[in-house]
Amino acid sequence: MTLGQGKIWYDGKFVDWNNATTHVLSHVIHYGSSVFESMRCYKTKKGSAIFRVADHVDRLFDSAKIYRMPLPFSPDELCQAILETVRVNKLEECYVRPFAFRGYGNMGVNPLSNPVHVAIAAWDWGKYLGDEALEKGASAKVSSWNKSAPNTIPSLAKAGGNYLNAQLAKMEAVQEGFDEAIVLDVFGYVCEGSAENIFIVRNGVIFTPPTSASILAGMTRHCVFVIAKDLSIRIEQHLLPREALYIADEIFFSGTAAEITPVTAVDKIPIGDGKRGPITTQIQKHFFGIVQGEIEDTHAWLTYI
Ligand code: PPE
Repeated sequence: MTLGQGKIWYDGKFVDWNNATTHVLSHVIHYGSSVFESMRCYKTKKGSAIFRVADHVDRLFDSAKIYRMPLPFSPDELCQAILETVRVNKLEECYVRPFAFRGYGNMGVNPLSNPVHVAIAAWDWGKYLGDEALEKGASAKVSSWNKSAPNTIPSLAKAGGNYLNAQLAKMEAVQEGFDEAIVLDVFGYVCEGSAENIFIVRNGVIFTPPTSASILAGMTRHCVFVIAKDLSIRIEQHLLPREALYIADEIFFSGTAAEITPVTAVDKIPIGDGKRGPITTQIQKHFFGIVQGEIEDTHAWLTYI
C-alpha cells in the first residue's frame, strides 16, 4: 500500500498529502463521528474506471443522513471530485476513500454544532486478504465478538465508529493466525466479515444474510446478486446459523477491498474440499471480467475517468 503521496481533496480544494490534517480536538477523534466510503478504480483496456461511484456516493449520503450530518456538497459534486482526485494523482488503479467527519468546535457528545468536513484520498491498495487469497482462499474464525444489536449502532450506516467492533474481531482473528473474522449477531446468526459480506453455497444455491441481519448493505454484495442472476445461479437471503458455515460446500466474502475472496476454512474446518469452489470461481471470474473491462458492463457499473 502506498500512502503519503499526492494530493487529497479537502473541503473542495486539493491540498498536499501532508497538509490534510485536522485539530486533535475534532469531534471525530473523541466520539467516532465520521461516515465513509471506499471504491476501487480499475485499469481497463479503455482506460481507468471507477466502480459504482454514484452508488457509493449515495450510500455516503445515507450514512450521513442516519447521523444527521449535513454534507456541504451535492452527490454530483462529490462524484466529480472523486474522479478528479484519481486524475490529479495520475493513478491508473487505486482505492478511493471519500469521507465526512465532525470537526473542531465544541467538545461533548452532541455533534450538531460542529462543522462537517469532507475529504477524498486515493492510494494504491493491493489484495486485501493477501496476494494468494483470491485463488487459494482465506481462513476465517468465528469471532468471540458479536455485531452490535439492532437499534444500537446502525449497521446500514458506514460510520467510523462501527469499526471499533470490526477492529476487535479482526485483531482477535489475526493474532490467532486466521486471515479474517466472521462475526455473528447477538442472536448467533451469521452477519459478515470484519469488512466483507459473506455468502455460503450449498447444493448449488447461494445464501447470504438479509440486510436486516446487522450487516452493511455492500455494493459488491449487490453485484453478487446481479451476477448470480446473469449466470442463472439461484441466490437467496436467509438468516444463517453458525453451523451453516461448517457444512457449506463453498464460502466467499465480497467487498470493495476484498473483492470476491473464497473462504476455504472456518475455525480450522475445511469448507467443501478446502479449495476455491466452482460457483465462487464463476462469480469471481465474472466480477473481475466486468471490472477489468473484459466482460461487457451491461449494468453501467464503470465510470471512466
Ligand atoms: N461489511 C463491512 C462491515 C464493510 O466494512 C464492508 C466494506 C463490506 C461489508 C462490503 O461492502 P462493499 O465494499 O460496499 O461491497 N469495507 C470497506 C473498508 C475496508 C477497510 O479495511 O477499510 C472496503 O471493503 O473497502
